Amino acid sequence: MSNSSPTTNQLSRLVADLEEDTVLKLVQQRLDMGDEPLQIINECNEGMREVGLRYERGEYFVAGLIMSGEILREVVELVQPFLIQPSDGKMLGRVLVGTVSGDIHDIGKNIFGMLLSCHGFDVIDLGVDVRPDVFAAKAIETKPDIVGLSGLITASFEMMKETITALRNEAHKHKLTFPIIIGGGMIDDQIRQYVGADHWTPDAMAGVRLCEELLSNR
Ligand code: B12
Repeated sequence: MSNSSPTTNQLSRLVADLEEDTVLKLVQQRLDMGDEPLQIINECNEGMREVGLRYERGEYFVAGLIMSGEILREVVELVQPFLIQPSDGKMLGRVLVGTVSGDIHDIGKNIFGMLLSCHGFDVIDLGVDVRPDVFAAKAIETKPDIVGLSGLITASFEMMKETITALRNEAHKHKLTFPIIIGGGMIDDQIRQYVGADHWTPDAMAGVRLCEELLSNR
């Protein structure tokens, strides 16, 4: 389905308007019609960005953010069975993921983790609000091939920087190496440079492709 079709615009608009029941009905209909699950998530994400803008303009309050989060969580639940790919049982690598300290946004991180699992990765998810020392200790304990940090608020950038320093210090002490990738709504290459991550991606699927590429070069 093209980006400009009326149904497409309709889905992001319905998410932005917090029309929970209608969103879920439309998502189910489109899945049944064979629409691409990731396209559906991307369109809902567009609606989430609009929710954020309405919050900034004072048109929505925190309750609106909470509601939108709930809608997207339900959408992801509907979409998930359509994403599962037949796996040949081969584990491609282990990825340690988490949302950095002070940040409780987890929908994007969960989508990234879910897509990684569907593509044959073993995912260890530390959850949200993960302190730098906890991240680093878990990395030493689980020896991941890749570490992924998520963060959606401005304060997360400083925390990503601290987390990456802690991860690198501990990895060095234990003679471990793993690339660190970051993601989340406002992340770009300038932020990647600032926090000292190895890579960033604008969306979860690009993150999965990056992980595949990083591990195929080992
Ligand atoms: C839903 C939401 C919430 C929900 C979150 C529910 C949950 N369980 O996650 C709740 C209500 C908890 C919330 C709280 C707050 N929020 Co909020 N929230 C949002 C909103 C509307 C949507 C976020 C979202 O889920 N988007 C959909 C997902 C799928 O997108 P995503 O996370 O970007 O993930 C995609 C990619 O980035 C990528 N990805 C994500 N992580 C990673 C990691 C890796 C490694 C990789 C490879 C990829 C990847 O994959 C995903 C799919 O492609 C955004 C608006 C926005 N523009 O994002 C505001 C927003 C992030 N929130 C904001 C604010 C201000 C807050 C609060 C401070 C509000 C308050 N006064 O309490 C609190 C902060 C709480 C905290 N300490 O963290 C601001 C942040 C502004 C800023 N500059 O800091 C935003 C931008 C809204 C705005 N425009 O003002 N929020």
